[in-house]
Amino acid sequence: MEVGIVGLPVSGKTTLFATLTGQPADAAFGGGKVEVHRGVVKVPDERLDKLTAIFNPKKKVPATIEYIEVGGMDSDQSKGFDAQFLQVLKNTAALCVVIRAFEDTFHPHPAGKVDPQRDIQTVEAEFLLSDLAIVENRIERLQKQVQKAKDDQKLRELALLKRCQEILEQESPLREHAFTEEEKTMLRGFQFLSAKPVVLVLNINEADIVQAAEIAARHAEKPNVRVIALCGKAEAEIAQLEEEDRAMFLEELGIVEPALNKLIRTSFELLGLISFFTVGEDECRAWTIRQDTAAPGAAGAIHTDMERGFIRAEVVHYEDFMTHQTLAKCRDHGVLRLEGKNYIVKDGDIMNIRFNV
Ligand SMILES: Nc1nc2c(ncn2[C@@H]2O[C@H](COP(=O)(O)OP(=O)(O)OP(=O)(O)O)[C@@H](O)[C@H]2O)c(=O)[nH]1
Ligand SMILES: [Mg+2]
Repeated sequence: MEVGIVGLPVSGKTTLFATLTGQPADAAFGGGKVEVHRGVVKVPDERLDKLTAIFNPKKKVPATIEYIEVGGMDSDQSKGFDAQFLQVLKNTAALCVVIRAFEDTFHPHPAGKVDPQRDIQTVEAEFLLSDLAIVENRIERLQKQVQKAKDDQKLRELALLKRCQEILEQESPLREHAFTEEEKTMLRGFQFLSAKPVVLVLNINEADIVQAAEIAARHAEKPNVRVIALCGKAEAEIAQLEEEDRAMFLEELGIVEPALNKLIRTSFELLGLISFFTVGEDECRAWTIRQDTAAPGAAGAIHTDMERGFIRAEVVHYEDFMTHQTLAKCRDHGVLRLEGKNYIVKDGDIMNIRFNV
């Protein structure tokens, strides 16, 4: 499950990717060729920090999320996105669309003027066009096939794709429309770009950081779209600072935490992921699972043996744990419970899995 960083030229993609992953920014990256940069990023989680402070383990292991940056997008916007470039994006589970909202006379916007709304539409139009081409192609093939032999499954797919075609022709992204589970399964294989959840990153001026929340709020959030306003350049500077200087710098900027943290957490949520924790003297760790995963599936995130041999789990929610501070007190107060294989794990559950192989 990876998040693809995408955006028009000189919008700040490389700066953002480099800051997120701690990899050096490679200005020469791309340069006409389609190249992919990958980086694993720790998900900031205050809960894990607090648990670590209590258990004082040898090791702390946060959840992670993978970002990719795809270079080599044609800077000539009239040509649209390169097919190979779009293909790489299709394999991602969510998109982080970087939109330029900062002024910089030394690095002018290729279109001459900074206009976030226009750029949002330009990028979206590329997604819509790419999806529409796939839909039309498939409809044409299906129509030929069902003419030769009636096939219920194919007729259902055809009807669904025609609905998608109508949506796309109205310049509406698929992510804003509701589909049944069966329909989602049918559509999954196409990896439509306009169906992917999106974090819109408005890359703003440093001077606008104080009003970042207001700027983001101006861009009404739509289904499966989150909006974050941040200054990529300032985030890069923050990331370079030592811990103490960082706190001071953030205070000067009038913000509580780096906006990048929020971006990472938002990406994680958009992917439909949650964390549960395991705690102890050896290790405090956040594990990643999909929402609505039952206890054995969560156990499987740790080890397949734990899933196979799952007996039950001892579970206490993070909030309850923080109230009582020790597992023994949680047990005394009845908030540490035994759960069986049908239990749906919640974000923030602290789990101890009992298994037998
Ligand atoms: N003022 C300002 N400049 C920024 C910001 N983010 C990036 N830049 C600058 O804009 C230029 C382009 O940034 P990149 O991160 O290379 O942008 P990109 O989208 O990767 O650009 P291409 O790969 O060339 O398409 C660099 O000179 C950055 O220093 C920002 O938030 N504010
Ligand atoms: Mg770049």
